[in-house]
Amino acid sequence: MEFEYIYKKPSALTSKANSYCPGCMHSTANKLIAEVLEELDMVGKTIAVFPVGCAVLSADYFLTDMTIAAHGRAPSVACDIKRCRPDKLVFAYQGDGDLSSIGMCETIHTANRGENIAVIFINNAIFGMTGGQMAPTTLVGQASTTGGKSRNPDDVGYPVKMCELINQFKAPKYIARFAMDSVPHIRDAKKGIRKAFELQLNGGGYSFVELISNCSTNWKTTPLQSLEFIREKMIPYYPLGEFRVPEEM
Ligand SMILES: Cc1ncc(C[n+]2csc(CCOP(=O)(O)OP(=O)(O)O)c2C)c(N)n1
Repeated sequence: MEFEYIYKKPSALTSKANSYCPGCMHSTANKLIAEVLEELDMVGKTIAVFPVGCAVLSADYFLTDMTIAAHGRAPSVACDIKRCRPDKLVFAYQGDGDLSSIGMCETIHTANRGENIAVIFINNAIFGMTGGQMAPTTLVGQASTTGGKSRNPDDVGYPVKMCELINQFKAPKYIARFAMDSVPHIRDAKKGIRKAFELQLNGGGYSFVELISNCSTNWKTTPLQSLEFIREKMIPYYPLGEFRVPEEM
């Protein structure tokens, strides 16, 4: 009996079982990127840059060329690689602690220079790998191991909105925020990742794709509750949408 596959593992991924926590949407984000690479026939022509944080686990799952950058330095490493190898598709894949805390400087200067790379930003509003410390993106009212029961804005400021910040610069070409809480939103996210990669391949430009994600382990929720948290708490503060799109798209 012959079977026709209507769903299969993207060829950009290894066959290793992933070690993300149960319900973690990093795995889905990995899969979306892998699907787009396959669709664009770029699996063998891509260099990924992974930082520290749970994002680094991705290095075990992609079959692309890759390197791992020190905490926060992924965009700088990515633009060095892209300048040396302009023929390659280059993307950095970073968590919010990495991108908006220790790496804030690299993030905004890379964006301001309009480097020809794509940055995929997994915002789960917390330092995940190290055990749930407060990140620049942790919400007011959200518990963390370093912020106590609730982020106190009088003490540590309000959560930083990265798309809105990057949207202040002239050079970036594509800036968008999506959420990983539901099938329709995940489909939109894939379209955004594709636009970012296509932009780099056709004419070039800096793109920033934020994916609002979860961390049920450190949020101390079930995986399903974590998706509710995205819907009820994160999306109202971090509105979804495309902030900037090149005219030709
Ligand atoms: C210079 C440096 N400082 C701190 C650390 C410790 N560290 C490892 S992972 C991590 C948190 C990463 O959090 P985030 O970027 O939000 O990613 P997530 O794990 O939530 O996906 C930190 C602080 C490190 N490895 N290097």
